[in-house]
Amino acid sequence: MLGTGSLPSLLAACESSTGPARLPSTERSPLRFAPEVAPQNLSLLAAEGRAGFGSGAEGPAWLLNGSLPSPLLRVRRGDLFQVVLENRLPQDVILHWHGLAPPADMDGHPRFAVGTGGEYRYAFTVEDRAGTYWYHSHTHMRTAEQTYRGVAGLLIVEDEEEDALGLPSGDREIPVILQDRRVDAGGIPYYQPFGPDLMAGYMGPEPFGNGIRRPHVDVDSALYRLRVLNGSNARIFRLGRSDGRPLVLVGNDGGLIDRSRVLSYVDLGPAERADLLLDLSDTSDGDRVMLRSLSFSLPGGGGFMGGANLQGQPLDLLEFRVTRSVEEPSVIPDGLSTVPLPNPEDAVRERTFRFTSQMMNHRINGRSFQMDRIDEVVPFGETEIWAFVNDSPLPHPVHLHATHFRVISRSGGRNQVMPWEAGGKDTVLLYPFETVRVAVRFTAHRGLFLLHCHNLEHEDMGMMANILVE
Ligand SMILES: [Cu+2]
Repeated sequence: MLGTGSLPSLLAACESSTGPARLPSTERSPLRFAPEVAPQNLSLLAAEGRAGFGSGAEGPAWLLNGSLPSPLLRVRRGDLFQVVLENRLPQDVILHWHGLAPPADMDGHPRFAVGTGGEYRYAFTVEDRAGTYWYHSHTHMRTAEQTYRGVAGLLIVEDEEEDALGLPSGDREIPVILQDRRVDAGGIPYYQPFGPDLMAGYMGPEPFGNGIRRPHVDVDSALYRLRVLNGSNARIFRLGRSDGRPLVLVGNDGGLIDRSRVLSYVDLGPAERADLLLDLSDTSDGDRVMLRSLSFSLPGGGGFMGGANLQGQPLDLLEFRVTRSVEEPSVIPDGLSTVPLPNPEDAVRERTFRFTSQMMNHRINGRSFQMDRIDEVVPFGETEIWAFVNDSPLPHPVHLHATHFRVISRSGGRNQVMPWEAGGKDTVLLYPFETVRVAVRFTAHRGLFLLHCHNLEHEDMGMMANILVE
C-alpha cells in the first residue's frame, strides 16, 4: 500500500528530494553487473537484504537471491523456462516476465501473488523473439514499492536469427537498468511517496545504473551493444550522447527491429527498452562519453509539485571511460530482422481505452482495477485497432501483456509515430493529451491478461484492466 509516513519522514523526503547529500558532483562508482543465470531449475528467493549503492553506501533492499539488480536471466528461444519463486518478504509477491508471452497462469497476474513463506512455480517454453525483456514484481498495490526496492531484473532472449548478425557480445555487451532514486544523507535510496507522488509518480534526482548511483564503466574504443531498460517508476529518459554523436537503435520492446536506425536521441518511458549500438571506435584512451538524459518538456504537462518537476530535467546517467584504444572493425548491420506484426488492414474491430488522472484517481475508461472483474473480452487471433487516449496532463506509459503491438499513429502532442517505436512494442508512451492507435492481435495463449499504465504508482492506484483472451 502506498503509505504517507510520519511528518519527520515527509520533511526528510522533501529536503533530500531537492538534492543529493555529501557526494561531490564528479564522483562516480563502477557499474555493477548482475550475476547471469539460466532460468532452468532456478530458484529465486525474495527476501530482505542489504546492497551496496556505490560510493561506499550500503543499506537495506528487497532482493532476489541477494542480488541488486535481480539476476540477469539469459535464455534461448525454444528453451524451457523453469523458475520457482520463494517468498520470504513481509508482503505478498508475484513476478511478471515483462515482454514474454507465456501462458496466462505463468504471466504473473496479481491474483497469483503468494504470501510470506509461499512459492510459485513457473514452467513454460520461451517462444519469444531475441530481445531485451525484463521481470519485476506485479503484486497488486505493491508493485511500485517492491520494484523500487529491488525486485526487478533483465531477461535476455537469444535466437539463431540474431546470432547470424554478429552483434557485439560478451565483453562488448552492456546490459543496464537505468532508474532514478531519492537518497538519504548516507546515499541510501528510500521509497516514501507522499501527496504529489501519487499524482505524478515517484521520481528522484539521482541517476542509478544496475543499482549503483552515478555509475561509470570502463570500455575499449570499440563498438558496444548497450541494452537499456528504463526501470524507473515514473521518470522518462531522453537518451543521448554527451559528444553529440548518434545512437544506433537495433531493437526495442519486441526484440530486433527491421533495420537499424541512426538517431540523435531516443525517448524511453518506464518499462520501455532500447537495444542500442554505441560506437566508441572514434574515441581513444582517456576519453569520456556520457550517456545522458537530455532536457525536454512535456506539452500540456507541468505545474505539479514534488517530484513531478523533475520530469524532463537533464541527468548524467552512465559514463563510459575509455581505458584502452583498440583497432577492430565497427560493423553496424543495416537489415536486422523480419518482424511479425499485425496488419491494421486486417482489423475487425476497434476499442478505445481512455486514461484519466483526476484527484489522485488513475483510471481506464472511468474504472479502477478490480481483481475479479473482466474489463474486455478479446477473441484469440483476431486483429483489432486499439486507441489509447490520454485524457490527462500526465504522461502514461501503457503496457499490454501477452503480445506485442504495432504503433500505427499518434494524434495530439507529438503527432507522429516516433522512430524508436518501430517493430513490436509492449509499452507505448503517451504524452499528455495524446491518442495513440495500435494494431493488436493475441496469437500466443488464451486466458486472463492485463493492460495497465507502467507509471507504477498509477498502476498500484488502479490504472489497470483485465483483458480476457478467448
Ligand atoms: Cu499512468
